[in-house]
Amino acid sequence: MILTRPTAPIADQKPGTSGLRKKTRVFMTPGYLENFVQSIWNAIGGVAGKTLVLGGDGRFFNDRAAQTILKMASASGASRVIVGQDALLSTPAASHLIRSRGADGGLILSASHNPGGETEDFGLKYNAANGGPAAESITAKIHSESEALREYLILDAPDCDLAALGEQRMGDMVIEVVDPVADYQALMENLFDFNAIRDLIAAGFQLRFDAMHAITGPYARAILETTLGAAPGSVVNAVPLPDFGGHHPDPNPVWAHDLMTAMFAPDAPDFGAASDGDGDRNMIVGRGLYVTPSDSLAVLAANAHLAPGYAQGLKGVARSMPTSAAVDRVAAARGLDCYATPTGWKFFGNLLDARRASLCGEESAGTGSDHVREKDGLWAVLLWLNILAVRQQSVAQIMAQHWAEFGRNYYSRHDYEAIDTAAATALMDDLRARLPDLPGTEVAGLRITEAQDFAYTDPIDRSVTTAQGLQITFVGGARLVLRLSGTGTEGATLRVYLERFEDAADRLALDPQAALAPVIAAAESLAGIAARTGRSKPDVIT
Ligand code: G16
Repeated sequence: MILTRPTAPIADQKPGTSGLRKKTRVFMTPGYLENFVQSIWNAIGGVAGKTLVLGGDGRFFNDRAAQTILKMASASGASRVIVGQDALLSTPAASHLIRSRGADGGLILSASHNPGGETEDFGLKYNAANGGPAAESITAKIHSESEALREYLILDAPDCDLAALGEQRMGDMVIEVVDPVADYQALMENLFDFNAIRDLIAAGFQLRFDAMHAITGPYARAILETTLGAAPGSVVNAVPLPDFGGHHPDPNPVWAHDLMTAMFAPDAPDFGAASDGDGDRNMIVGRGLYVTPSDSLAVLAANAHLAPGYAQGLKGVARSMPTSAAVDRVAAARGLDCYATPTGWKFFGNLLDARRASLCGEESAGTGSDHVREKDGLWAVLLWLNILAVRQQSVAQIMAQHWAEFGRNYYSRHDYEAIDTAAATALMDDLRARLPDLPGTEVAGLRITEAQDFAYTDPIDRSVTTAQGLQITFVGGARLVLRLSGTGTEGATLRVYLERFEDAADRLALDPQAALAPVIAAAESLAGIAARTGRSKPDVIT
């Protein structure tokens, strides 16, 4: 029986950088999830007769939320929902399923790299028929629908069995439960030379993949161990847990410190990698060498043609604005178009669909290509392995050659987490107001060339997105960006992005924090971070 339940708008159901993220207990409040899901249905013109994909990263409440969404999809007339077994799907696997099955869209249950558990974070995002995160116009519509909501529809029915593969019915709707790994693995086998990677591993190459007790465990075990022959146990923390073992499933040197320790030990494996809660982020580590996401993007751009799926060359590259200009240097040398977009994978969608770019990346540990419409953690790992197998060099050798050829963009991000929202907003507002006066002035010994509040006009649909971060550039190619995170759930997080270019042959192997010291000093001097946030140092340095 279909129930029509009266409801009232719930404040602040505004999707952020990537869907709606809130404390799990907020999402568990009766009616909260239901209101948001009904707002999605209303914003996309309903789901009657449509096919949807559904899955999530397995965090606490994933299973309950999936049952509610299925009952709401059935009540509103959806014809089919394709669900990953046990309601599990990595974000890139969900994107692939939407595309390969011709679905009308999909819902992904995840707060990505944010911690999980009853007292931590939960999230939900809607992806469109191209497999990518909903565009700003749709997320804005979802928000406005949520502000006017009066009722939602839900089927009064027992839960369905999401452990059983195959088809079942819920009301008139078909629920098709699929293996979450199979289709994704087939796609990877199409893109990469699995035989070359298998040979590399058989010849003694050792790897360690840290799944951080999140969604990529089953994917990495199937692909890296079972198919490519990595030794059993090469994938660590492989069992997804509702609270990710109590850790942040965020692949960076701080939260993946066990991997860093292993990779800097005397008996380190040749290659280390990690992925995040929902499998779209990646971290790459060589023996004794951490590769920044910005550098990784540049190396992948320079070498992608070594993998069969990219042998024809790239159509263009794109990076988020705060990402370093390392990839720009590769693009310039190879004659590729290069785009700088606002933070958030959704901004790459139009460029990928229009074939203007086929490789994209972000400083926030995301890299991907036109094979799906999301960033893809395991894909990046496999592309690196394919490149290593062809070049027969270590990660350190590849990086050294890359910097010798293109120069090095020293890069770091300093995060001040869960700071007072009013203080963070005031810091940004005050600096924004001073931007017009900054060019030509000198700060901490660096002369400012440009200062702007980044705005973006999408080259395909001409939509304009403003206020995407304060960008200050200095003579010689150094740069400072300040931006407030759009994915946090507690207070505000200030991100300070620091960059400096170096091409002197004897200055390519400096400590990044030392190389960036003048830019760090300029940030403090311009924004007064310590005084305004009350923090003497960043919480996280990546
Ligand atoms: C999400 C988006 C990314 C974006 C990141 C930035 O990542 O999907 O495209 O770069 O947020 O986060 P913030 O606004 O906190 O800087 P994820 O992996 O959390 O989905």
